[in-house]
Amino acid sequence: MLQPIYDEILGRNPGEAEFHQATRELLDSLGPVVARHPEYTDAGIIRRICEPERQIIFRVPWVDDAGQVQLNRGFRVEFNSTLGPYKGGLRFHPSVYLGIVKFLGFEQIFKNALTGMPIGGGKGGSDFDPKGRSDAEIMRFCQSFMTELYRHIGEYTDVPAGDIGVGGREIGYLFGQYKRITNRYESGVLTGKGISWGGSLVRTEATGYGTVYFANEILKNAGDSFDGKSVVVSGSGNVAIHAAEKVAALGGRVIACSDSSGYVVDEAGIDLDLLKEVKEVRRERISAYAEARGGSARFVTDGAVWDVPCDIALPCATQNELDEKHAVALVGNGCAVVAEGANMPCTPDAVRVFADAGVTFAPGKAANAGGVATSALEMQQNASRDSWSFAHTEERLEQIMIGIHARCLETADAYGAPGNYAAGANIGGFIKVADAMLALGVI
Ligand code: NDP
Ligand code: 2IT
Repeated sequence: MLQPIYDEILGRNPGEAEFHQATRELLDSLGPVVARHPEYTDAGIIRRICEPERQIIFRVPWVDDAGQVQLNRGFRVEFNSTLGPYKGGLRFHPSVYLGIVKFLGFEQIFKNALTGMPIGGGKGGSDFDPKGRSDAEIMRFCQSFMTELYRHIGEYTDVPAGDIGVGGREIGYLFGQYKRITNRYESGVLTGKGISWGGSLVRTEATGYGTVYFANEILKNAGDSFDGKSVVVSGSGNVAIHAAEKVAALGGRVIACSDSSGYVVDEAGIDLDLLKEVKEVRRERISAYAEARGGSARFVTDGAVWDVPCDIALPCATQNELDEKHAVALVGNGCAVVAEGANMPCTPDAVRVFADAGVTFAPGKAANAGGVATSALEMQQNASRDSWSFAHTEERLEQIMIGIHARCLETADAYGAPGNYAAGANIGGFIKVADAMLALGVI
């Protein structure tokens, strides 16, 4: 019954493979929902939810340190504002094109709904490659990007944040330029800000911590814990580093992590201070970690980080980084839980391998929702001109993740898919948005 809707998506959005993948993955869960709720079909909810409310594409010219004019393309897809202002990150990576931004914006709708916070879904970014660029070049790029983007965003309209290639440094330059152009100190227009200029404690850590809180709920549900577990994390950016930090705090041992150049295995457990120094301060490749660590660590370029035997896998790098053969390797090595810190890192074939093998799989739209949820807490603090303690904010984050976990399980149960977190997340997020769309009429 949903095939005609998927065919329509393929026809309307040619060449956008990641967007097709994300919509298909949602539609695959919605069969029991449309059977029980004909009113959604009558109101065209699914067709409307798959069509962005607005898509903005713009030119981003800037001058590099050698005085050469460089040209990039900027995007902001304002996907769905039913529950609140569009909310979602900005990604700066050479692979960015409309199909990636649309897949991310689409995921964001349902993820944001699951948090229970009043935020709609959106995403943006650019094909700009920050690697090897000086601070001055990053600043000029961010200023040019915001010189166009500013007219589309606002604390009640659209609130960007970070994603791959966009962290505290970039949010600073973006906020500075927004403030300058608008002559307004509108803190709530961006999240992920520095603590002294409107940011929230815990936002930096929130996505990684939240993913581990979610995985911890899965383990608790099975009468288990992180204590003594070996864990493999992919990536070594914001999400990966903070996921590793929380795993260690809960008694687990992170034995491998990666970047796009390869991976490191460190059986003694990744030294997080050293990893942060290498990746966040020196901005070097992951091999520099193994060189500095010596003895227990080795840098590997063959195969994938998923070849390292582990109890729990946390993919925290990028979309489609864990495919069928990686899933088979993980299953063969006894991995029991996979929780996605990244957005859509597991391919549909990999997810099927996990399901067949009885591996518990937590999809990104549930497991990595702690980042955007804490962004919503940052918006709350900005709106009330307040700032909360680390402990209070982290407690809110943990409760939100526990709540999302429970909602996934309850919804999966209610729709005949007990224990299926992907079905629970898709259906739970969808129904929340669909009911509100019904109330708001055909818009
Ligand atoms: P960062 O830029 O901080 O780190 C990204 C990491 O992933 C780096 O180690 C990077 O390696 C690796 N990576 C990126 N692209 C590729 C690629 N094509 N192949 C192999 N490795 C790659 O980003 P984040 O940690 O913020 O984001 C990671 C994931 O988490 C993304 O999927 C993002 O959408 C998702 N996410 C992020 C949230 C946040 O709050 N930041 C919230 C929710 C989800 P290299 O440096 O070599 O490129
Ligand atoms: O994918 C994501 O949820 C993010 N990159 C965070 C979005 C946000 O607005 O904090």
